[in-house]
Parts: sequence; structure tokens; C-alpha cells
Amino acid sequence: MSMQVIRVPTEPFAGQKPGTSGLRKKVRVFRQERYLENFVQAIFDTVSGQQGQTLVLGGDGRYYNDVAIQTILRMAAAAGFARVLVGRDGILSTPAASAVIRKWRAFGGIILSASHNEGGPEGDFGIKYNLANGGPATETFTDAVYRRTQEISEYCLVDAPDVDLARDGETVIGDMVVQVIDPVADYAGLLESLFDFDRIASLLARPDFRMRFDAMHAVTGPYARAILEHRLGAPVGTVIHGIPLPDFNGGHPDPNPVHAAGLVQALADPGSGLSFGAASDGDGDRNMIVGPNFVVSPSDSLAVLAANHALIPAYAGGLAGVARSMPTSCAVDRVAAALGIPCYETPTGWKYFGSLLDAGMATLCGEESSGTGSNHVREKDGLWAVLYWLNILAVRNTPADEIVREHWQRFGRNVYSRHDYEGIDSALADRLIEGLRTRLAGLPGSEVCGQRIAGADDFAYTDPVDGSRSERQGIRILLDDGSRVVFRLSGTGTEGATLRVYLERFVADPGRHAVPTQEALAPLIGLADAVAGIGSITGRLRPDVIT
Ligand code: G16
Repeated sequence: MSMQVIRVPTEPFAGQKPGTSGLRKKVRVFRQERYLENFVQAIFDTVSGQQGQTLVLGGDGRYYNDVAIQTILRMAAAAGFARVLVGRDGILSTPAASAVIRKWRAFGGIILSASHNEGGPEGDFGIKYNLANGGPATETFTDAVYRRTQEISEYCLVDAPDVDLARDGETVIGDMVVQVIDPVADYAGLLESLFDFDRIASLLARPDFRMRFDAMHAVTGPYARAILEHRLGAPVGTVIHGIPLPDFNGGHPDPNPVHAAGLVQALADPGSGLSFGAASDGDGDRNMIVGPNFVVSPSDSLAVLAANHALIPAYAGGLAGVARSMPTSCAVDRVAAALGIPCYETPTGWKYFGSLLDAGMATLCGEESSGTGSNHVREKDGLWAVLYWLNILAVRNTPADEIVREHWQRFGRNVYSRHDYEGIDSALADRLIEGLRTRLAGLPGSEVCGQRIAGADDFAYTDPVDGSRSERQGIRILLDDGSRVVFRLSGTGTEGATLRVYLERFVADPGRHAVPTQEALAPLIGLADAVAGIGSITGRLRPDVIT
């Protein structure tokens, strides 16, 4: 008997345009009738050749994850997939989904996540499509999906009861097999193949070394427990906030000094006995690394990982190259120069690293937004970064803060910070950016707040592998001494606009490395406001978040 496909008439919704990382909207937007269905159908209409193929499906467990998964299963059956691998309880961290797609040679994957954004019924939801390489769909693909959402007239599904996702095993709906898999096993096995687990286990067993991993009530809890506590023998309780909750316990699962303040405080308290701290975000692709009374900036972390690659089994043979997003600090560029390897500068968004990784041109990639990863998957990977650091600490027997300070001694310090102004009226944010754009040509050679501007542009990128072009990716202002200010509007927010101002100054003199970050950047902070008119246009006198 052939499968009965139900065709449901629909009409386009405005604004189903994927941003930096998939479609992110308020839960209440996603809960509108046909909203999710339209977007999923647009994805299935954009791919071709999925008949008889395998799809990977899972999410970060946030509110609406469970409902969306059942809908997508019915639609995937109607779209002709032969099999869907879905994480138990609908859970798959973003890097684990990437690992599963690659390991099982799936056709692609759908990841349900709004990453570090808040969850719960009033929070955010998101959906993104990953390609067969395990990486986020390219801009060409997401543009095509968006076009499809604007002309869609029906979506298709099969009539089937909800699938029990609590137990591993197979269920058939329509002509498609739904296979519930252990969300951790494939991923944990992959990480174990990259690092020296015996050495890390010895470090974790030392009485003078104690770590804390804050899973922020998000998806990495089960992964961190399985890997750090069960496999590597860290004491039970090393992982805190380890049960994924649909609303992340009311928190904001973004591993930065503001939202993971408790972890930072614990590492600043000598009485805690902690020597190393780490955290990951909603869907497990971001990381924060904390040493004793010291938060490692994500840009520095990337540079340190690159500089220490020879200590890690998977990378000891050498790095083909490194890549960073444009607003990420140039610290890794200095390491690449010392290693004699290329360093690529891409727009913000992990999707831009995919072609470099696929072509074997880059081995490590990273972003200022707390993402680092390698060619082992095609997403950034929070626990991978934590294990990489643990492997370095185990070999060098030096605390994380000293490792970074020694790094600065050798390479100089790219003092770096990002200032976020959140929830700005979109029209005002657009006016600010457009104003900068129109003044760009006149800026070079001018003096602002006593600093001479050497160059200014709107970053554009041509992918060296496929030649695709991405324009208007961030306004850069470059000073005589190599300092930079970059302005961008976030592509991941769901309310108004978030203005990101990225500030960077290179300090070679080791005698000045200890100057507090915001103090060292004060002249640039003044320049940013004067050039862009942040205060006068938005009315905001200080940022909401400083990373
Ligand atoms: C996503 C992207 C990252 C990007 C970050 C911030 O991360 O995958 O590549 O750096 O958003 O983007 P924006 O500055 O546009 O908000 P995640 O962890 O949210 O998926």
C-alpha cells in the first residue's frame, strides 16, 4: 500500500528569512498555525534528491522542541526520506548533530535551537538546516529557502500518531523509519579519537586540580556528564546545571561573564578550590573558558589553541590553516604568521567556514562570539574546546591564566572587547549603520577624538573555494596603530536590533598587558561613539552586555 500524503493549502508568512544561523523567532511566532510547516516545507522544496535518504533531527530541548519534532517527522515522511535519525527525547546538541550527519552519511539535518537565546513559552525558538557535510546551509541555500517561503501554497505530511522518542529503537510512519538514537554516543566517540583522554583523566584525578563545568540547564548536561564524569572520571558534581530544561531555568544560556557570572565568581574565589571552569550554551556549540580569577577571551582562546596544536593528538601533524570571522581579534593571525600557515577572514557565521574546512584549507576556526571548532565536524563545538584546553593543561601543567599570559608575552596582546546594545528600535539601528556607510569614504585621514583614522570600509567576502560573494558584513574603522572598531547588527536576535561594537587594540609591550581591558580600550570606546553617534541616535549611554 503506498503512503497517503496529505496536502494542506497554506499562504506565505512575511519575514521567514534565515539570519546568521537559521530562522530564529519568538516561540509565539513559531506557534502560529502553519508557520513551522511553511518553513520546513520550504526547506524540503529547496533540497532535491532526498528520496530514500537519511535525515538527522534533534534540538537543544527548549520549549516547543517536542511539538516541532513530531510535525517535522510527519513532513519528512511525506517528503520521501527513507529514515530519520532522531536523538532520544528529541535531544541533539548542534555539534553532535553535525557529527551524526557525517558519521552516518546522512543527506542533511534539521536542528531545532535558538542557541544562547532565552527559552520557555515567552522565549525564542529556532530551526536550521545542515547539509551533508554536517555544516549549516550556505547563504545561497538559505536565500533559496527564503524565496520559497514567499511563494509557498501548500505543505505535505502523512497522518501518523506521535512517535515515542523516549526509547531507542525504530518506528515506521508512512514509508519512513524513525530511528531513535543515543544523542551522546557518536559524538563522544569522535571527541575521544581527537584528544589524549588518558592524560586528561590523570589531570582530573589530581587532588590539586578541580574543575567545574556549567551546562546552564541546557543541552550539554548529558554530554558533559557522559564525557567528563563517566568517561574521564571527574568527580560527580563537576557538571552543574546538567539537566536540560525547556526554559533553561529562566536563564539566558549564553556562556559569557554576564550570564555565567556564578562560574566566573566561583573561579575568582580562592576558597572554592577550583582551578578551571568552563561553560557551554543552549545548543552546545559555544564555550567559555575560565581560569583562576581570569576569563579567557574567545579570540585569545582561538589563538592559544592554534599555538598549542602540537600537544593535541589530532592536530600534532600540523594545521593546514586557521580561520576567524572578521570581527574576531587578530590574535590568531599572529600565531598563523609564526607557524607559516594561512589565516582566513570570513564574515560572521559558522556557515562561512564550511567550504574552507571541506577543502582542507583550514583546520581550526573560531569567532569572538565564543565559538571554536575544527575539521572534526562542521559546527563550532563547546565541549571540544573544553577538552582541547584540558589536554593543553594536562600536558603543560600550567594554569589557564598563565598559559594566556605567556601567550601574550610571546605574541603580544590583542586587547579586545565587544559592546552590545540590545533591543534598539530597528529603524534607529538601520539609521546608525546607514549613516556610517554614507560617511565611510570621508573617514580615512580624518582625526576623531585625537586618533587618526587610516582606513574604513564595509567588509565584503569572496569565498576562495566557490567564489560566492557576501557583502555589507560589517563596517570597519582602522586606525594608524592597527587598532580597529567594527560595527555590525546582530543576525540572531528576535526583538528589535542589537548593535555590536567590536573594539581591538594591539599592545606589544608586556609591561602593559595587565591594564584592565576596558581601560586599555577607552580611547576606542570614545571614538566609536563619536564616529557612529551611538548615544545621540539610539539614546543609549552604555552597552547592555560587555564581553
Ligand atoms: C551564531 C552563529 C555564529 C555567530 C553568532 C553571532 O552563533 O553561528 O557564527 O558568530 O551567531 O552572530 P550575530 O553577531 O549575528 O548575532 P549561535 O551560537 O547563536 O548559533
